[in-house]
Amino acid sequence: MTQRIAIIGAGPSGLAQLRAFQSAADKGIEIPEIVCYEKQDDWGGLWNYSWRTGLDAHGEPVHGSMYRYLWSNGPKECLEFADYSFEEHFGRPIASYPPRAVLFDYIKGRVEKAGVRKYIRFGCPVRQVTFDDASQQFTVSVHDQSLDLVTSEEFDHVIVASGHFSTPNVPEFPGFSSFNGRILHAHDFRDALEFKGKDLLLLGSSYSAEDIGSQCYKYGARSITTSYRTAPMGFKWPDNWEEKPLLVKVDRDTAYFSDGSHKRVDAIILCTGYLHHFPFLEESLRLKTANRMWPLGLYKGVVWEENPRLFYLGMQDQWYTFNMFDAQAWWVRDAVLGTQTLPAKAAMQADSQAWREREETLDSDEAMIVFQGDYVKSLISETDYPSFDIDGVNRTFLEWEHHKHENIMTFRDHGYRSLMTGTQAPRHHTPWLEAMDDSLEAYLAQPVEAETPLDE
Ligand code: FAD
Ligand code: NA7
Repeated sequence: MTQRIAIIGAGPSGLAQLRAFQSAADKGIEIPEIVCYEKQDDWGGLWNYSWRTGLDAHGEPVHGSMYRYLWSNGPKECLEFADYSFEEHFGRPIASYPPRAVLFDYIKGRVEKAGVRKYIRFGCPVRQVTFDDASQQFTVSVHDQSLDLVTSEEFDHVIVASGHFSTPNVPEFPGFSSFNGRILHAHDFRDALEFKGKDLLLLGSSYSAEDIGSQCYKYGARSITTSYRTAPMGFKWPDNWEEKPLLVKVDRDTAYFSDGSHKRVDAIILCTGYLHHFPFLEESLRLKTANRMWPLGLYKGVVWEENPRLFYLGMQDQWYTFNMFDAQAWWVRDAVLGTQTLPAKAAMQADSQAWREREETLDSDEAMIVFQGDYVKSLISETDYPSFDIDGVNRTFLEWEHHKHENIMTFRDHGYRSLMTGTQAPRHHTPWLEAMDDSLEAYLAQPVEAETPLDE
């Protein structure tokens, strides 16, 4: 009997899974019956921008955490699909840090070419997943919002690709309830222009604090203060940006920090990260982890060791993104097809533990990048995903780090060489700090004569 598999989510990870199966089918391999449930009305996951915050039109938590004017925070050369280059998609080389709409277009291009939209049921949040030991089947309950109907179906395998940057981690500090301005989490940040002329406090010292602060600086905030719990970001910030240690309390419009200093602020943005949140999974299936490089419980980073019929994609903290999701999806496909054999639980756990022990020794960005590169290599070596120069990607990540430390406001003006095609990215027509229009049309409206390499 044909196996049935459910994929939860049609973001980059879920789409990688669909593409992986389609690529096997193209080679004449019989693939299972696939149903991909997506709660939004379109594919692309976080890259499918929503202006909404809070609840969506159906009362579901809004998945989107992306904001207007978001440009890739790393070089596109580090996330490029090995089976579908940027050059193939756009018909010419493009610059290295595309805005969201351009990356969304690229993600869509591959899956449109693969013809996998037919597998996806849109507007269908998964409500519950349970597993029956006797039948070895999952029951997946889904709310079809167009029919307003909850129905259940049975599957041999479930692949969780629902992302982990959507449910905000929202700490509280003394005085928040009587603060005079707006307090929001990065998840609800949409438009930097809202904060033009304002004094802003951002809590956190990771990507969201760095990038939302940079957006607000670019679009005219009066001042930016970032507050860290563990360590400052340490970039050379513009004059109106300062880093403070942890917030202690706020009193009406003033924030007080642990070094005794204070600052009057108009708004507070909590860039305090996200929770791995799977309210639809029964307890025995639920991954519990902080945002880290090697969550435990997942053999090869994807197989749920407690029940190897269940898989997770994209649950690691991410340096590598799209091509890592591909590597995972190709490996999971082969595990489902039975060409990848799984060892006994104890052996799976021992393997994961070895990765975790190495993860715990990582003491620099470089070490983390190499670690994740090694993980991607190990997966790819066991599948037919096109191999690519992962050491080269690691080197590009390091160049990117270097450019950020050189100047955090101009790193996006650099270009890198594609590890897939060998082509050097052209210089973008406008420096990032002056490029206010983040549309695909504005980004691609590039006079041919301006396409001179920047970094050669
Ligand atoms: P997601 O993109 O989150 O997709 C998950 C999908 O699952 C969504 O479509 C969602 O609607 C669906 N879903 C969730 N729950 C259910 C349910 N119960 N039922 C049905 N469907 C469900 N990465 C980069 O490479 N470069 C960047 O510049 C970059 N910038 C980022 C900026 C922000 C603000 C954030 C939050 C992340 C950024 N990322 C970036 C990382 C991002 O995690 C990945 O690029 C990518 O989107 C992860 O893909 P995913 O499919 O795993 O998850
Ligand atoms: P991250 O990378 O998980 O970082 C979360 C940050 O929030 C990190 O600096 C934490 O500090 C900080 N944090 C968490 N809890 C607190 C409390 N209670 N008080 C102060 N600071 C806190 O999330 P991001 O949103 O920045 O990035 C997620 C993705 O979005 C990323 O992949 C990007 O591509 C976009 P810590 O260092 O742990 O002390």
